[in-house]
Amino acid sequence: MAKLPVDGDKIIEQFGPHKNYTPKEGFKGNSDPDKLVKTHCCFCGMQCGIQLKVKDNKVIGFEPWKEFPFNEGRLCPKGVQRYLQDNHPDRLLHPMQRIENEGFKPIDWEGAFDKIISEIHRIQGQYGNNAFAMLSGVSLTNEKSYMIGKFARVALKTANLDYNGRLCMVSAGAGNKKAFGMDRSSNSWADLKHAEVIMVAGANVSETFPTLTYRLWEARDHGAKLVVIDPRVTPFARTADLHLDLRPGTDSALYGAILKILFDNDWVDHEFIEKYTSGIEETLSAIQDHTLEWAEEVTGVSAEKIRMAAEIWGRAKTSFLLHARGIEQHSKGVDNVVGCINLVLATGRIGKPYCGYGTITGQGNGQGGREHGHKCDQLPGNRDIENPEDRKAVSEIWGIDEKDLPRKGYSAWEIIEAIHRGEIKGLISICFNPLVSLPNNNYVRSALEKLEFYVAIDFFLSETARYADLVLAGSLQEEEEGTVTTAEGRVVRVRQCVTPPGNARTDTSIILELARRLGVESYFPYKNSEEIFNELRKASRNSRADYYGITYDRIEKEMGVFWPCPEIGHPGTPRLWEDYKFMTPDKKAHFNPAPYRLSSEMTDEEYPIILTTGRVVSQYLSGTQTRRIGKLVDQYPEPLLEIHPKLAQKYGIQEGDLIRVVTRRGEMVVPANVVETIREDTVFIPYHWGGKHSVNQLTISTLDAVSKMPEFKVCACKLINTGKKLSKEEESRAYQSSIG
Ligand SMILES: Nc1nc2c(c(=O)[nH]1)N[C@H]1C(S)=C(S)[C@@H](COP(=O)(O)OP(=O)(O)OC[C@H]3O[C@@H](n4cnc5c(=O)[nH]c(N)nc54)[C@H](O)[C@@H]3O)O[C@H]1N2
Ligand SMILES: Nc1nc2c(c(=O)[nH]1)N[C@H]1C(S)=C(S)[C@@H](COP(=O)(O)OP(=O)(O)OC[C@H]3O[C@@H](n4cnc5c(=O)[nH]c(N)nc54)[C@H](O)[C@@H]3O)O[C@H]1N2
Ligand code: SF4
Ligand SMILES: [Mo]
Repeated sequence: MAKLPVDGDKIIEQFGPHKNYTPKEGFKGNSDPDKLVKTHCCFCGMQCGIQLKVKDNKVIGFEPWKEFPFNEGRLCPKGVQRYLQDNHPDRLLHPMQRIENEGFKPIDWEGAFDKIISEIHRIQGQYGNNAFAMLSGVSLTNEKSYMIGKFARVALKTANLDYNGRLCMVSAGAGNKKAFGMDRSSNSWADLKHAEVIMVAGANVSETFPTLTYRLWEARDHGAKLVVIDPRVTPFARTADLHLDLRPGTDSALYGAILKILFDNDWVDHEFIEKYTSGIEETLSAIQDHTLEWAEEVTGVSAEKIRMAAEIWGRAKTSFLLHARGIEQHSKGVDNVVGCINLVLATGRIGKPYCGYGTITGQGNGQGGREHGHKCDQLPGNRDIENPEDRKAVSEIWGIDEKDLPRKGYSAWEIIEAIHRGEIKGLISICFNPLVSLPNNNYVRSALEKLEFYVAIDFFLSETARYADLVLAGSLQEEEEGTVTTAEGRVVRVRQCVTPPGNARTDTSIILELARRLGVESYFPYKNSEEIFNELRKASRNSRADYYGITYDRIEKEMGVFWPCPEIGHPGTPRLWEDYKFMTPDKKAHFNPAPYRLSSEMTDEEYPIILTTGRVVSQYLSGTQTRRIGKLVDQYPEPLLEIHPKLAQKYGIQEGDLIRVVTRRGEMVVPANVVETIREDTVFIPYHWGGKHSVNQLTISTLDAVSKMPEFKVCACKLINTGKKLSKEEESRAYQSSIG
């Protein structure tokens, strides 16, 4: 029988109305704190340093942490509000059990653990070990990521573990590995300062990595030229020297054409290519037809602008290329990434001061979390779960027989498909809200309804958790010790400032207790996070992500250490590849052919407009955290449809009109925001909301064949003007429902 979600009204009855929380007097963060704790923001991959103010075991405010080298005290709108989660009235204070047709009721931990263990045994006994899957997330620390990887393989004994970075970092990771054999941005941000050119592709930096914008503008103040590649005139693009407003899904055509121009004009470093790279011939022959005129036609960017971009890039002596999800979340995301890297390699501008390349890591621990083994195909130290040597090395550390180590399992989207097929019957999720964040979420919803047993670990009741049988009250970042790795590759310490409120528990203690009850306690003997980290160090030794020389002490003293750091005495590696010895088998950097291919769904007569999706500055990911904070909600309470005035005129659309946006997967009604900062053939909707406000009702689930990342950035839609506007009452309801 299909399981129904616990609906918002039932939750409100039981726990009182949700609040878009704005603290009242007495809680303004200006009372005398008991202590100030130096830690990091829980949100994006910048991992800005922050000091949290603590009084009576509560986080009551924050102060800048001036000395932390990357952000030097600067914070963005989310960073200055994040402390409000700790005492939020919506915090889960007990484990919750679903009572069908009634809603969630608190249950004691003993009862919750008993139920989980008996369901794991029942499902695995009946259908096999792989019928119980796990989904994890990279807002979690390195220690938790590592421990969850081990928990799934050693305690649950399942192959089917994957993580939310599958939606975020995997295309970049796969591209980096193909080109360099290692997956890390090449330099610390300090090297941006004197780069002559910085090219930023598919990254809305001023909204998504606001504190990095300062670093980019600092470079501009030193004379750097900024080139931005984005279908929208983002706030950052407005300050660029050149903006290429390409049609979504056409990046590889652009990079191919630029590469060709670089060679045609001899703006390349022959010596570097000859000595330190391979694959240039195949790469060039794959793009022989990528002429300027052809690229203008495909990308919609004028030939003149493409030539200018090539010339600015080609003639510079130092340069940086940065990209984010705008080029990665495509069925050809890996091609786009290697297409960018080809431009860097052609000019040999890597491994030198002020020369570098990087993917801008998204989630808080998007870097460390993609290295330490909670991906379906990976073991700690970015090792390959199908590689015999990697399997042996990790089995030895874990004290298990290599034969008992599961093999490669399903990726996040494939897990949803396997639930539909009836192959996976049970699920445990931590730090992931797939009902909002996966594409085509009507399909995801029907998968959740099919699960025989589902347990979610979260500190708020997310949209997905409403489909759970049990919800375990877990911990916020500031409730446990640990480390995270920033977008630069710098391993830093996050600190426990307070203990979890009420009856909530730390994520680590929940996983360890489950391991104990599954009879594998001896494999999980950790007394604290540092012991987990020390095991991670060993498991990563001599790997593609070597943390062996990094200790808690060193991180503290040195304000973070850059991996690779193979020995205790090693200084860490802020700038990679200075010796031009890459991590590939032939030690060379690899050019990879990346000719243009069509996106999986192109526009046609019925669906004539391109839909692309992404973020706004005040909301974070699936919104579970930021849709509960009053000031952030005020800034952007509900999704809007960004549409160009010319396209709007074609449909008679005016600002605020309610537009029905329809794709082959679903539809939603969303108010129009008529702006000149977007292409005329494209509309944009941010994705931070659930239910009828979720743009992932519309998106397509085609995956990149290599990375298994979904194509969030392009699909085809049509627009229907309903001719209505939101009434005042509806506007206020929309605002209320932003958290419901
Ligand atoms: N405020 C805020 N900040 C965040 C987050 C958040 O949710 N909110 N999330 C964090 C995380 S996990 C991530 S992954 C990052 C994401 O950071 P970004 O990648 O910067 O964010 P997005 O909005 O997803 O997409 C970036 C840009 O890609 C453009 N784009 C769309 N299609 C294409 C295309 O085909 N080609 C090119 N070149 N560009 C295209 C969009 O117009 C958009 O401006 O942000 C991190 N920071
Ligand atoms: N259409 C569209 N969809 C997208 C994207 C897009 O650009 N467009 N971007 C994709 C990207 S890049 C990403 S990263 C994903 C993100 O997608 P998700 O990972 O699903 O988003 P989050 O909001 O981070 O969900 C994490 C959940 O974990 C909880 N949580 C956070 N920290 C912790 C913790 O420390 N412990 C525990 N126990 N729980 C925690 C939060 O409360 C939240 O409910 O979305 C993807 N979806
Ligand atoms: S830029 Fe990222 S890490 Fe820094 S304060 Fe903002 S959300 Fe937090
Ligand atoms: Mo992300």
